[in-house]
Amino acid sequence: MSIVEINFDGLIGPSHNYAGLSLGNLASAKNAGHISQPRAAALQGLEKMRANLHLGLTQGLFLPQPRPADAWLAEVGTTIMEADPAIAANAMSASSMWAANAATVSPAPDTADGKCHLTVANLRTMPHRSHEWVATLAQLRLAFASSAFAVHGPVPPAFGDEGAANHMRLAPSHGEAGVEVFVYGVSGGPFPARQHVEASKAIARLHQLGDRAIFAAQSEEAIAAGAFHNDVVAVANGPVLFAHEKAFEDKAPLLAALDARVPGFELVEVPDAEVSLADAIKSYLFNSQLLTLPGGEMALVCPTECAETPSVKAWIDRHLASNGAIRRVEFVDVRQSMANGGGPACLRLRVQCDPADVDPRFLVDDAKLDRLAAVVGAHWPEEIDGRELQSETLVATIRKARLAVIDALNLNELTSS
Ligand code: SUG
Repeated sequence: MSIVEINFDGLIGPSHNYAGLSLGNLASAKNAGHISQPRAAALQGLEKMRANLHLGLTQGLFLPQPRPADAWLAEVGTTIMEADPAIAANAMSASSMWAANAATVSPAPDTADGKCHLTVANLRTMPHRSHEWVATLAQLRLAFASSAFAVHGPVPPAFGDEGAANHMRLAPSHGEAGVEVFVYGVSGGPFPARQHVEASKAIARLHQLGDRAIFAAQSEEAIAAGAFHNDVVAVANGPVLFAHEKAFEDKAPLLAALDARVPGFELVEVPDAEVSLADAIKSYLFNSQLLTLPGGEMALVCPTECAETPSVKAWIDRHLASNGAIRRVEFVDVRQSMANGGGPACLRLRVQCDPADVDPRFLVDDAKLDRLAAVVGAHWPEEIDGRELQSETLVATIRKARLAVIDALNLNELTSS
């Protein structure tokens, strides 16, 4: 078996809009009511996938979910045309684009039964995300149907789980056994702590991780400053942890455990005095994709906002000049997603596995990306004004757009889910 990392990006859906639905997500609040550009958003996402493909990496994707979320609207006794505007906005969100919140993934080398385990996230804290798991699970069960995988349903909704955004794996290399760090929140000051330790522990048990699981609290100060997920202030790859100084509540035991248990462990810590939490969160420096290139060097795929934030750009330049762990930095434009608090790392779910075990319809190459760009160009709305979310024409366009992408990928099993 040859294990590589596949990044599965959420294709940004045709209903992408700015409704300000996420308390504690500063970008979502700031851009509430702005006019969105779904077509440009999806094309930005496709170009990010293409750029990573051209770095020599294996790339996958997940499809947009059915919107409006009719099944959820029915559960609350209404329809998109009759719903209160706030309920309608919750049913029209394209938030499943942020695939880092789709599931938590433990690759085969870490698990007792030698399978790659995936647990779909219940996302129960935010109403607009709480109904995602049903359609996400349908895609996970298709993409990872092989016996090499074990796909689990959501942990019970008493315990909030936001998936891989609060999970980091450290190992000498992708194919070797490692440790998995589950980062949970206790308090976020005025904002909710979305990942509960009970959920993290349940997932570690379901994934048969034994003592490979490490639990660490996210710092209250980081959540209160707008780091609603750990991946806004920290990211790991191979034996490297790249984190803001203020990411964790009590970092000493975490770092000691990583030092003891990960051969070659290296911490790349950014001091608050060099990049403040506010600049880290505004630029999404840590929501970059930290990737091992085929030649073995580590690259950071950052949002363009990092190049535009002077303290962050200066830190990147210093790090590159110092020959630190990160050898190459690429900038990608995902501004439409960033305006809702989703950077390059939010847009992808990492699965370390043998690509031959994945349903190939969920993997992309240049030709498939071209086909998808054509579908997006033909079917995605150019703009959405949040006041039009219940327009019959818009709703019909969005339904039709999703069917067009299902058709292009030959994934007809997903028509109704
Ligand atoms: O859950 N934004 C998402 C952003 C998720 C980012 N993911 C990671 N950090 N991995 C969220 O807050 C905004 C939707 C709106 O306001 O319309 C939103 O859901």
